[in-house]
Amino acid sequence: MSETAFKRMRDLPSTHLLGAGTAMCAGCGGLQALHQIYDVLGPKTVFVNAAGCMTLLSVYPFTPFRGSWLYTAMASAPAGAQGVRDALDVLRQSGRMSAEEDLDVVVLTGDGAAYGMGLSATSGAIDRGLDFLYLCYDNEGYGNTGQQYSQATPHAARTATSRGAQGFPGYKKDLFAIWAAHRPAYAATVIGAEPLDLARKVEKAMSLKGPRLLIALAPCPTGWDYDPKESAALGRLAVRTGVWPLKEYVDGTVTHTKVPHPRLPVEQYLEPQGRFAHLFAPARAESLLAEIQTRVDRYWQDVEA
Ligand SMILES: Cc1ncc(C[n+]2csc(CCOP(=O)(O)OP(=O)(O)O)c2C)c(N)n1
Ligand code: SF4
Ligand SMILES: [Mg+2]
Repeated sequence: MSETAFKRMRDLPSTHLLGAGTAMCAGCGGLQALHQIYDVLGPKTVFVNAAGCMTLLSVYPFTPFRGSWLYTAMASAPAGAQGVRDALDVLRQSGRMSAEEDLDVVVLTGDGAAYGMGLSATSGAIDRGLDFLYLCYDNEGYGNTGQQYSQATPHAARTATSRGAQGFPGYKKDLFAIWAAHRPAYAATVIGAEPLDLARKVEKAMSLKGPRLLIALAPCPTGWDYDPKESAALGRLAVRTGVWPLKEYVDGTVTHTKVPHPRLPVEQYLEPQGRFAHLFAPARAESLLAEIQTRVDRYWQDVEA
């Protein structure tokens, strides 16, 4: 991008991401959620990014954001966020930065870092009461390196490292519950396909201080193997089948912000995705399908009990 083009884009009045997506896959659900979140967050943000797909948004020295961007190793984004927050606090306390000029520190990370490699650094940052927003776009695998399994991969999904007849043998870790156990200022699940629910939660998170989590399920046409134009529809199905519960944690209480009623069969969410094709052909994997449905049913029975 030329300097002139960059200056023209920088001076646009909207907070919308600038030309983002050129290096990303069509239909990227993570990018959809990030667009919406950034529209609410606005430009007074510093992004601290753990290595992953979103790292491709930044082509040094440019990013599509109006605020700043710091790149870190996969496990280190919360430590980077601590350094940035501390630096901003020093500027504030020494009178070199006014309250109006202060910035929100936002970790931007994939699930591989959030559920796995970066969890220890995250736990420490929450314990220290770090004032930051932690945004995880969860595409349920290591997307940037070819969709190897992560600790967010759902049971039975095929990944680059889970190629057997039954797919991934493990179960998705509950990152929301892990955060809630730390008693943060705020934690919520969101999805780009439910933009009003998402926008309300970003506003809520911005109104609070301390560690705040947003996990966005990120439909990923490349890693999940479906037609990119179906991303929003698939996101809505994740919510309507009960596979992705929309909820928030505030003051020790978890509230579901959208209870799907009636709940659609999980098959409607699984079948359009190539990563679950082995559950439907050459023969239906009845016991695996029943197990997945039963787990979802149990979750909602506990919610409704
Ligand atoms: C310590 C370390 N191991 C491996 C890598 C290589 N690597 C870069 S991105 C990535 C995948 C990250 O997965 P996730 O956090 O889910 O983000 P996504 O790629 O799905 O956006 C990996 C393994 C790395 N950068 N650092
Ligand atoms: S691999 Fe998935 S998460 Fe990564 S850019 Fe492509 S669609 Fe988005
Ligand atoms: Mg990922």
